[in-house]
Amino acid sequence: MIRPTVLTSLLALLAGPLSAAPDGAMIYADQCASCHAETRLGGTGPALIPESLGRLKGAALEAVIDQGRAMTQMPSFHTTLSADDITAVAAYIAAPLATPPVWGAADIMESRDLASGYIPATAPAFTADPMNITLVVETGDSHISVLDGDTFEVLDRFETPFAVHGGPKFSPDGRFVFVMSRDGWVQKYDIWSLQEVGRIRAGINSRNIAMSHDGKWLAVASYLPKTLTILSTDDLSVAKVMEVKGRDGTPSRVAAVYQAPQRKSFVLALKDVPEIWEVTTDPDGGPFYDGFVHSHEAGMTESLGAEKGLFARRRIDVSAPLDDFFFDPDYRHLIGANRGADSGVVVNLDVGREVATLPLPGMPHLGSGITWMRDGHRVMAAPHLQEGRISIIDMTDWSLIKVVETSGPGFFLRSHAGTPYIWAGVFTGPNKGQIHLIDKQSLEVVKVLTPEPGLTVAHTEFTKDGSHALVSIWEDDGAVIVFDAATQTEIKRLPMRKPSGKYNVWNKISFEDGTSH
Ligand code: DHE
Repeated sequence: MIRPTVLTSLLALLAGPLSAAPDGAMIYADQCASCHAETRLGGTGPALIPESLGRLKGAALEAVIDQGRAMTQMPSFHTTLSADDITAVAAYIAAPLATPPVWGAADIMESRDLASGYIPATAPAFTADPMNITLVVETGDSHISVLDGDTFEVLDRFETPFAVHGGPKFSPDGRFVFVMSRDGWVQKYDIWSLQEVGRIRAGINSRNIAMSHDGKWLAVASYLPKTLTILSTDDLSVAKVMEVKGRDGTPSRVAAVYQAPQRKSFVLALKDVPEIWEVTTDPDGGPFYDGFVHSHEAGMTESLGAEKGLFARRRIDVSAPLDDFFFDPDYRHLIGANRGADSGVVVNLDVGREVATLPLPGMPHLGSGITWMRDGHRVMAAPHLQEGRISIIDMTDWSLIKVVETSGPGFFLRSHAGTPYIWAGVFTGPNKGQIHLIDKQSLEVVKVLTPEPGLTVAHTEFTKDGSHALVSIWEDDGAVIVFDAATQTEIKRLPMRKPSGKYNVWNKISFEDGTSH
């Protein structure tokens, strides 16, 4: 007779392998690695690491694996994997990498892919006004539509890397545009030729890009690795990879980088360290010193770490790390905020220190700020990501002059010298389909538009002369609606796949007041 304990052990032994929890790493290697790479850093498919997944977590992540993604190469694993397998592989993907990935200059250069069929045109390949071209980023199926800003005809529709984020950056003459994806890919496109020039992976997980004042350099701000990479805009080659570390050596992600044209520099904020950096794009820039020490022996003060010339770096200390920031039009002041705090700061970039604080509760989105003249004063407006309000600040004395209440939190604001209104979309909540038109002088909401009740309105952009406003309906089966800006009547509706940002060449290269950076 077999004793119960032996029987139990025998049964457990037999049942063991059958009831073992699925191994997420093994499932990943079998099913996912061929597209997303064994390293999880992306291949033909995007990177699958927490930094890239962002808010795609838990059940939502499992749903993508189970059902696939429409209009992309991502298939459904519904019949291949069990529910437990999907949970296991989703957990594996959501876990941080065991060791931070290395992505240096050689890796970046290795990823460069210049389009073999690219032939630069000698003149625009279209009759439309090259200055009134508007790009529409369609995140639904990773494309950009190139619109004639007068007729709203689509001149070209080209494929982008997955998950383009932030504003594409134009060369100062408006001919070329550079697009960045959250996976760090930078794509160069020739608007005259309507052709891609090439692409390169400058980071593993990136935030945004900035064009230098002279159009020669493109800075790429990354979270992973913690770098600022500077590319040559000419051939996308790596000019410099700057490791981003605070004075005390603490590595930091870069919150964002912008060009400061009058200063001939890039300005970036460090997300994990209370420092702003200014990196000169002037070959005669600097010298910048990292600090000073007093030498008792020599009886004199010596400067530390002098940097001079192209890409020399200057550090500016701030009281807390900045997540989000904005500038006045002459780039003397940076207005920044830490999203966890209730206030913002104003930093005078000439003297390199904070000069004012601003009351900004409710997660201001300063990156979407715009400015204009009111009663002889320059004012700025910024939406809040967590509250239905828009803060209006007088930039002469940094006072909060008004909080405009809206029907829900918004992401984006846009205006134009040719229109008396700010167009402010509500992005989340029950009123996510509404756009508030705010009079730039009275600061009153004068009209609320609901172009498609129940559907999300994402972002507005104006034509070169401000006569038309283009509004994104941010849905997979979405649209760009063209409004007459004066009468707010619908002129045209262009079907688009989850259109997000739109960018008019002239508004961007002329730094039109109503446009964010
Ligand atoms: Fe953005 C611009 C940061 C989430 C769409 N967003 C920017 C910029 C920054 C930023 C710093 C300015 C960069 C530039 O143009 O050079 N965005 C952040 C965040 O921190 C946040 C809240 C969280 C995150 O996931 O990073 C965030 N952003 C989103 C979205 O969820 C949006 C709506 C959809 C998406 O594509 O991910 C989104 N962000 C945009 C767009 C712009 C942008 C369309 C450009 C606006 C413009 O008019 O220039």
